[in-house]
Amino acid sequence: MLKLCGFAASNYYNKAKLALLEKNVPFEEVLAWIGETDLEASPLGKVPYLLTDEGALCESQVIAEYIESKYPQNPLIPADPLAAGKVRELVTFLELYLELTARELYAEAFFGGKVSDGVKERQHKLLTRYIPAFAKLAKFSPYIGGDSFTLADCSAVVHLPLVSSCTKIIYGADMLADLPVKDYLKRMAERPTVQKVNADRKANTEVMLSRRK
Ligand SMILES: N[C@@H](CCC(=O)N[C@@H](CS)C(=O)NCC(=O)O)C(=O)O
Repeated sequence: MLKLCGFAASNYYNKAKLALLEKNVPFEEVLAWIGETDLEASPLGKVPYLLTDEGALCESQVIAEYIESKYPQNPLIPADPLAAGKVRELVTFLELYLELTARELYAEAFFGGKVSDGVKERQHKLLTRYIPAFAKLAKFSPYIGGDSFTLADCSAVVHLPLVSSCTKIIYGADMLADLPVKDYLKRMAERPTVQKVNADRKANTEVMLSRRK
């Protein structure tokens, strides 16, 4: 049985978890907080990582691609090479440009820390460039890449709420407000898989925040 390791407050953990749930691949969840991870499986100490009978994998995109090729049912990446490329393009924009840029602000936005004004200005400038570029690729009609649910939705559902909320907290305005993100997330939250991920996330976030006190 596959073991997904990490914790349910993590957006990258939830991307892999949502992919497993959508594909209906059986898996167990193994709780591993930061600092308590298996460094053989995930040398940077990051979550998620996946334990399989044949070996371990880290990095959410690598895990998702592995699941996709090992378990072809309920595909999350289209067979057509260009359509598959468009899905991966969206995942890259969501993670490399939006999430990783916003991540520099999380310490202050979510964890009671402080981020310097210089960093805030730099990340604002980057997001001002990256978000309109992402908007050109994203379709939201009804899914992020068009007419079917894909791996890009697994990524969008977990990352977009963080980008919205952290920019709102740090800059006083949700930098995704001009995109139909709220309606999209509401639509996605109709899926039982997304409901499960969100319920588990809320419960685990409480535990995570109480551990930090
Ligand atoms: N590129 C990684 C990012 C994973 C990541 O940053 N996970 C966070 C939790 S949301 C983490 O493990 N942070 C601890 C650290 O960076 O040391 C992936 O896609 O899996």
